[in-house]
Amino acid sequence: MEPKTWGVSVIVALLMNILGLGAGLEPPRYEMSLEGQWKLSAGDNYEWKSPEFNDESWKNAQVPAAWESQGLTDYNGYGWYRYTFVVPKEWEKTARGFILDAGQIDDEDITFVNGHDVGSSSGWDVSRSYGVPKSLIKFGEKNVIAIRVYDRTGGGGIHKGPVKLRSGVVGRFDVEGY
Ligand SMILES: [Ca+2]
Repeated sequence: MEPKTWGVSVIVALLMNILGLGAGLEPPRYEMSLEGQWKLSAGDNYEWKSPEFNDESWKNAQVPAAWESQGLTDYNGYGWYRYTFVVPKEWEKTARGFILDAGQIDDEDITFVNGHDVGSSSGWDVSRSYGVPKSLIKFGEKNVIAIRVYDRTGGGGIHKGPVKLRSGVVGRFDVEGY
């Protein structure tokens, strides 16, 4: 290794230790599966991103699974998924941020956590991972994920996992207002 490269490595290692990213200083890793029974509706309405929206009348839908197998037979177009879950209170102490793995979504998505846009992607076989700031999460309380999906043709929906929330920090948070 050339001296110059070695110097950079030392500086990077020191910075990582200062930032608490070094071995032994890392906070506990938290992870919870978000797979199971979600709510699903055909159509498109941005009011559906709101945590306060009542989705009781929506279809129950397994996630992950193509929405054609969950009541939207031969359906192309817009549809929304919603999932309500409680984040453990004890996660608040040490987690610095979170990553939402939203699975593979056929074909396009805009994903919301507690009403805030955390990311969007295109591509039926692209695995989505979005940064979620700690300040967006309600610890020991209900949180709501809402995903607006557009299916151009063929199969649609959140068709492949893993779908989960885990502790972690991505390079930058691409979230409105954060
Ligand atoms: Ca499709």
